[in-house]
Amino acid sequence: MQISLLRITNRLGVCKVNIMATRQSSDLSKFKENLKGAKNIVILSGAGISAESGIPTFRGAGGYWRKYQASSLATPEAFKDNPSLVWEFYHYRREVAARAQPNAGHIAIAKFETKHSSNKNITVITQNVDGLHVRAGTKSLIELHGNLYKTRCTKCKEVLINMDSPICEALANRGAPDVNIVGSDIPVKSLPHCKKANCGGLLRPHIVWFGESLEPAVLEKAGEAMESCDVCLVVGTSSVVYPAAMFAPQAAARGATVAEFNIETTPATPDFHYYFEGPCGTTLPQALDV
Ligand code: BJW
Ligand code: ZN
Repeated sequence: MQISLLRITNRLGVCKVNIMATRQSSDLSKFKENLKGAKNIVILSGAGISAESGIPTFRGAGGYWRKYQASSLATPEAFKDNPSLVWEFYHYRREVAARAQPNAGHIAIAKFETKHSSNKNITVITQNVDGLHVRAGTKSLIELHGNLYKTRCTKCKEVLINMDSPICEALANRGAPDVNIVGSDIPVKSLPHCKKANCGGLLRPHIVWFGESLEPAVLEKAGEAMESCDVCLVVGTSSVVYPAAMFAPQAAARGATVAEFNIETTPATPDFHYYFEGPCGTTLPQALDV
């Protein structure tokens, strides 16, 4: 049983809070029937799916690097103020993700896609930037927030895949998450730069930071998949970051079946039909029958 708070504001602007009880089903066989009858399926994933691969999530205890909240470094302002610090943070994350392996949750999704490729359209939309869905074998993937292994030139805007480790000499042995390390002092000229003739601009991670717009083409593709899906699985996301946070509630509102897989409920849980509690490395293989 989920308890949700419904805020109602009357004509005088007085807000009263009603406590509503709504029930999400956790009936796995009923969900499997929905899945069997579905033609268009979207799997929307967040940091929780990579937690079992050892990649920290954004919110909660793991969401810190040194003394900084991860979300405070994922901003254009932080990069402008201290590109050295932000590059150290991303260098650390690139190294962690490169060592990580896809887990049972990523693999279940990839196997499910292969198994049903002849009779279903399955699209994975991820907020993650770690590349683990691709490494697990997922083919139809939309990366909403970019990728740790892509760079973008701040001057000519060229986007390139870059798997170098370290990405530049000055970042070798940097990025340690130790809370006692204060500041970062790599000169800007020693950070990654564009190699294109006549450019030489400073590179940045090709990642969507807070306050930045998602790429229109990516957003459009994700919107199309969301609008046409009849079943949506929402996996390991806190459902608080927009625009991704509104995708599944909107799909549920127009009648699609939405199932959430998470170790805890989220603000969006009351909008959904199913809630499967637990680590998705365990719940997904069961639900997807792979
Ligand atoms: C498990 C588990 C296990 C653990 N099994 N589960 C409308 C209203 C209000 C604000 C806005 C709005 N529209 C836009 C905004 C501003 C902002 C925003 O949403 N702010 C909110 C915080 C309020 N959005 C933006 O700025 C976006 N841009 C945009 O919309 O542009 C237009 C615009 C701008 C400004 C105003 C209005 C319009 C861009 C968002 C970019 C997000 N970027 C980040 C960082 C970059 C990536 C990186 O460096 O790695 O992306 S933020 C961070 O959050 C990251 C994630 O992709 C994203 C989502 O987090 P996620 O994946 O949900 O992770 P967590 O940690 O939050 O949750 C993990 C979950 O897993 C938890 O629920 C756990 O329980 C669970 N879990 N282990 C299953 N084993
Ligand atoms: Zn350039």
